[in-house]
Amino acid sequence: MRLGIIGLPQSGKTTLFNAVSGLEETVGDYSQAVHRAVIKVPDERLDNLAGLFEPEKVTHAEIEFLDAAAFTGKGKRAGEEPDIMHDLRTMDAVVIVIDDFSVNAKPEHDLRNLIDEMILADLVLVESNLTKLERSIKLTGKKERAGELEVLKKCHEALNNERSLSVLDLTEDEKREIRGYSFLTLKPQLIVFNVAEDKLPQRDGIYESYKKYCIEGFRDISVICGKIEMELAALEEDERGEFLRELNIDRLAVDKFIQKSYGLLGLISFFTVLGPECRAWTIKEGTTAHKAAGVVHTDFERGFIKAEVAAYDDYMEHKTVPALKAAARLHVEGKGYVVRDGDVILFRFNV
Ligand SMILES: Nc1nc2c(ncn2[C@@H]2O[C@H](COP(=O)(O)OP(=O)(O)OP(=O)(O)O)[C@@H](O)[C@H]2O)c(=O)[nH]1
Ligand SMILES: [Mg+2]
Repeated sequence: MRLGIIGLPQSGKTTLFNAVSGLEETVGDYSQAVHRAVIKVPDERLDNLAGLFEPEKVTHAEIEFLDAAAFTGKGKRAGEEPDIMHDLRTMDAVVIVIDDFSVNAKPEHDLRNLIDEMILADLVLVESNLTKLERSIKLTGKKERAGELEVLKKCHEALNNERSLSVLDLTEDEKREIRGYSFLTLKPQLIVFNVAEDKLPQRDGIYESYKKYCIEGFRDISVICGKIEMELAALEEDERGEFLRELNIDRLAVDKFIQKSYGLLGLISFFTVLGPECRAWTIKEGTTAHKAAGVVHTDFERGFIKAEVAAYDDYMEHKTVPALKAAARLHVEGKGYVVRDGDVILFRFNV
């Protein structure tokens, strides 16, 4: 999974990037430097399973973060897409960081501006392709791309009316027609309202006031104080625990925020615990045991016999395979079983 962090200059993008990555890139220097990092997805369940098995190795799922250059409303040249847009188009989702901490913060205004910029970038892309495509269909008489043209026209109308493509409710077929364009306003969005330290006690109320921006299945919001999270991320684990208690927070806000991105992208985790490694794997919701086996190893998919599955909670309660069996909590499933979030799976295969 790849997430692109975007925002206006000095909104706290690098601060948030440091908070999720534990890195210590310079903040506040107006450099608009671009950073990348692959981070381990925090997952208490994997840690607890590892506590049970004491494996040699614990492997978390991974997410790549891009700390992109700021949106400034200026392309390199008129009609030319800034590099940042190319980068962003390869991302699975965008994280929009909004300055809600500075004295003159205008969070809602800034959010509108950023969304408008993404709409504009998509509009430019549609316009430059619409005429080309029309001409090509006319010249060659080939009708294969007529479907694509229809969807592009629909997109053009929405974008021209300053609406994101996500509101179009495109069908899966329509989305397939335009997949190659990687439109920004079709990517799921996570909005981070970056609030000041002294606002943290009010964060639930602040969250409520921004909840109107949530769009089921497309956009979610988080209220985070990036600066504190960054400082906490730089601490050793036991020290961090102390501070969390002092600040009266149960978990890092960025951990919750990463979990949200999973939900938004329709992703779930399952675990394998056999042998020297406990490991978390990421799959799309609705994936079958057969396909999930292939994520672990192609041989598992090719030679799939069965999957022995127990839910995470049952594992934590019964702790061993014999105990799970005795309690009838270990299920033997076939290829068609739809994997659930938190399943602990042992694949039986034969190649
Ligand atoms: N008080 C407060 N200041 C913050 C917070 N987050 C960021 N800042 C400050 O805002 C300034 C900009 O932060 P950066 O993380 O560098 O912002 P940026 O969006 O990466 O900036 P550019 O890359 O230059 O566009 C720094 O001085 C940060 O210390 C926050 O939660 N609270
Ligand atoms: Mg920065």
